[in-house]
Amino acid sequence: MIPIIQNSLKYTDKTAVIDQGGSYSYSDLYRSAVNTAKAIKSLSENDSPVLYMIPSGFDYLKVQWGIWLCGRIAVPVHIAHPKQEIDYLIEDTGADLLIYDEQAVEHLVDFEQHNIRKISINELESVRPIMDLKLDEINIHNDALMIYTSGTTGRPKGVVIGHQQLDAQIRSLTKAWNWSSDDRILNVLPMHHIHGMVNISCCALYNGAVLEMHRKFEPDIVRFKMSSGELTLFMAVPTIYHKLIEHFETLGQNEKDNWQQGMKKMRLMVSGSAALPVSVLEKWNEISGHILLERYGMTEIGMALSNPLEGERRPGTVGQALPFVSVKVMDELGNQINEPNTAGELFVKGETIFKRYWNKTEETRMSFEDEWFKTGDVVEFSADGYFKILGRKSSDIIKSGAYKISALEIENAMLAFPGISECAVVGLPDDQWGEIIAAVVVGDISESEIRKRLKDCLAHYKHPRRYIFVDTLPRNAMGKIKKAEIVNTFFGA
Ligand code: MCA
Ligand code: AMP
Repeated sequence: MIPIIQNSLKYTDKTAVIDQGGSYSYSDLYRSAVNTAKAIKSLSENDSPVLYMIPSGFDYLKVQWGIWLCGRIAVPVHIAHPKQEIDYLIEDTGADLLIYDEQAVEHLVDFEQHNIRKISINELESVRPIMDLKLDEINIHNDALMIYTSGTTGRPKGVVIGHQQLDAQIRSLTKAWNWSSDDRILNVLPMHHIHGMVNISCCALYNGAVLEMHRKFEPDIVRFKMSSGELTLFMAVPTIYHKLIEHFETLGQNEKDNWQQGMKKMRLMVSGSAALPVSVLEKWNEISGHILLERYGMTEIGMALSNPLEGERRPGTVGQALPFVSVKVMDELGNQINEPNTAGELFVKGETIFKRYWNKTEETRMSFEDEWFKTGDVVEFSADGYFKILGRKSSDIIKSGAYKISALEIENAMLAFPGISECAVVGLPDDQWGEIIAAVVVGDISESEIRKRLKDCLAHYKHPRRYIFVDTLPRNAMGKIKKAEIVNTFFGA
């Protein structure tokens, strides 16, 4: 059996999930997942990945677990993804089935050109299920998830995570942050990335905790839930803490007091997925009384470094290696750095590391050295072992709102628009978003036309927010665009 599901079965009648539709026990979740698996099996006996576009909530989980119980790979797709992103995922995964929520999916697209069956969760309920599900054939050696992540080349890559790695990631965080069935957490993060899906949802369900799921981040919902005094945990990205601080400033004294009283009853608040500015950590500490626990992770490796639950949480650092994870820092010549405060690339090894990039044997091979995964993040550690993330090796990776975004993917999309002869996409430092995406364009096209066309081809969080139109782009002698100069000259950042 699959460890997360097996472990959750201990909690039968206890509440597992609360969403806008109601409250569901662990038994409800298991029963619904088994029924979903039986329906999926009757639709297709194939073993290709299954795409699902379902908002955060009970239905999302029952479909995810249903896919797992068929022994197939679950590929979550954001409900707001436009047609071209979905086209790419269908082609790249070779999926023959897409399960979606027709009430929530924003761009109900025509999949005629693809050899894929799309079925809504309502339709799935009326499918005549197979009777015999052979659950004992599904185990820790099956692949579990494929999460698409942007890289320094080409389109996003599918990161394949098996149940074994997923289990190790969950056990690592359970141990480090002391998860238990007494916990109750609110998720407001998207469910197509590790932070919302693994750190919050999987850890909660593995441990018999209560998982409250809200479809998207809304500051007053977070305040309302925290004010109730029922939550024990909260995990989010720095942009969300920044927005919560702004929200706090708009409140009357009564609302502030209630929120602060509720937060006193919580045991832990975590920040990650992007650098947490020390100013945000300090301001949030003043408001909430909590020192945010900052940790570091990546889609390919799960979580790797974390400040401690007990002991010093050092602002501006991401702490030390988590359980089941080994780390080392390497210089450009391939030598291990043992001197504190010396910058080098972070390498990570352990049970938590992904299995492979989907259909990309060469990229998978190139991303490892021996068994160490090369993160592309530049770090240093202090004499007492606390790590600091200094930045990425590649300036073509942008982190905006904690989404990892490839500048090259946006440039390639824009270069296909008529009228654009050259363009460069960069990240500009920003207090709230970490980085803001900006584009410099050479050509005869308006900003509104670019924005309109981008809506059809890239997820909303990949859209540039600032544009400048110029006659030429600065290039070096080799013809390479000088991105640092663009940031300085055109945006004064
Ligand atoms: C939205 N807006 C932006 C951006 N996104 N402006 C600048 N930069 C952006 N990136 C603008 C919109 O245009 C809109 O403007 C307004 O903000 C509200 O848009 P909306 O989409 O509603 O924003 P939101 O819901 O408030 O989104 C903010 C968010 C979201 C909740 C922080 O970005 C988010 O969920 N980020 C989390 C991503 C995540 O889970 N990353 C983890 C990856 P207007 O009002 O003018 O129209 S996993 C990972 O990184 C590893 C494994 C790890 O370590 O965890
Ligand atoms: P993703 O591939 O979307 O999972 O993003 C992973 C990347 O997010 C890492 O390689 C880091 O560059 C960045 N990241 C995650 N957590 C932190 C953090 N606490 N501080 C700085 N960067 C972070």
